[in-house]
Amino acid sequence: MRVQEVNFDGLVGATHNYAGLSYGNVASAASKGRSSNPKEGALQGLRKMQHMRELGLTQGVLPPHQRPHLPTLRALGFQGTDIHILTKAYETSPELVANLSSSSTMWTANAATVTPFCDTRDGKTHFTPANLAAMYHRSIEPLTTGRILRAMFSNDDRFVHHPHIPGGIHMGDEGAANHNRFCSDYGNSGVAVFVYGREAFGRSDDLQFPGRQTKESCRAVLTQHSVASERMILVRQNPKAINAGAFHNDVVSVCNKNVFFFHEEAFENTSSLCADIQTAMGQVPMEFIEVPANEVSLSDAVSTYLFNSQLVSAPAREGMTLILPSEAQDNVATREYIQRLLEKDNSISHADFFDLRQSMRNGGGPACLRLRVVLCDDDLLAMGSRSILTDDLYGDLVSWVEKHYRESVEPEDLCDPQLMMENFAALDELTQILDLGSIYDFQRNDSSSD
Ligand code: SUG
Repeated sequence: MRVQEVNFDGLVGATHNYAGLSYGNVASAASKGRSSNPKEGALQGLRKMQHMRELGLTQGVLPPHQRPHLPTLRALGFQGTDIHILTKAYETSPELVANLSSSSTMWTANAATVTPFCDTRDGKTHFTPANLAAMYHRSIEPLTTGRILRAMFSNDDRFVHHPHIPGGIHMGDEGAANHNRFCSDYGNSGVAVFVYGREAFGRSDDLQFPGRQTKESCRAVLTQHSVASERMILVRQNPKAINAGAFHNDVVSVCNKNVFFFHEEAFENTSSLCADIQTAMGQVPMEFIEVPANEVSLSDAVSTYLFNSQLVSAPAREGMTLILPSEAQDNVATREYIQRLLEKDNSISHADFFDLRQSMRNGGGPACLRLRVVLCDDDLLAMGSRSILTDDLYGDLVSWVEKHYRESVEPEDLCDPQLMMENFAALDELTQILDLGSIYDFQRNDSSSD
């Protein structure tokens, strides 16, 4: 039976805006106060998804969450109608409303950690929504993420859904963005490499920016998923990379099957990491493509998101393809590096560039926008929603965006009740398009839950 790695991309939400919320994320800070274009952002994301299909890959879609997140405002004591709550909350704290209006759920690499059925003891695929405890605006994501994943992967014989890891920032977990899976082919057993920024109970005086992922949370997810200890590796991200703005490891490394493409300064101890991966992989030869700092500096890696590319095996092509943001083409150092890479004798033979500027300005590149899930044909048949992209679904989603999304959102628009009502109407329609059921609390008439 065919086993594929399916990318589930997050749709950019109708409240996509630049509020500069993510400390340690250079692009988010630099974009603070800019006007955003949610319609353009959503269409840019959809074009990338459609391109993946044109390459012969199966592509999935994940919906945005409800924003502003009224359940949090209610939990904080605001009462009354939705419009009253929003108005009062904005009068009290525009920053609070900005945090609860972020469209950060588009970066689905942070939605969850997924361990494929071929790597778990019970032969089922395991999901843990990321708690995203490090950033307030993202800490409100896991309950809805879990609800969406359960609606999509709804077959108990095949899929296991765990609660997010409790414990706040001590147990900070940012999901698949810090997880690399190596294998000879997607359906064969793999090796999981988790990258953390700090330890839960120690000091990390070498960090200027938050180390969002802790070693203990990586261990907890692996324990939940019952991964065998010889198939897992934990490694610390280089503090230098975090301090340069690589707040997730997927800003400095990416992998596909047995190929690992990473920056020289990505990890604390690169040579022992590579040796450990090769040992765990046994007979399967690894291909390590290490990019020297004197060819691409950490600062160029962070500003262009060279490593936040998707590395894919497209059935329509010989060799692997990098899906890159256009920033990596505009920068001389990364453009020339990519040219040399494609000419060299290695598994990477193609580079496709995409304009994802709406997302990139908030620090989200091609790889941030996707959650990888290894699925066999029967898993795809067992899915409980219309979440796999087809030409029809692509058409429906483009029309939906054209109908509901604004071309401009300023930070002060986040107090506009009309924007909130437009978004709820759009999301209500989206759940019908994607056949997801009532996943949003405004559809459930249950305001005390998420
Ligand atoms: O968590 N940006 C996201 C970007 C996430 C990128 N994901 C991966 N690397 N996988 C973050 O920092 C900015 C939102 C704002 O500033 O409004 C934001 O949340």
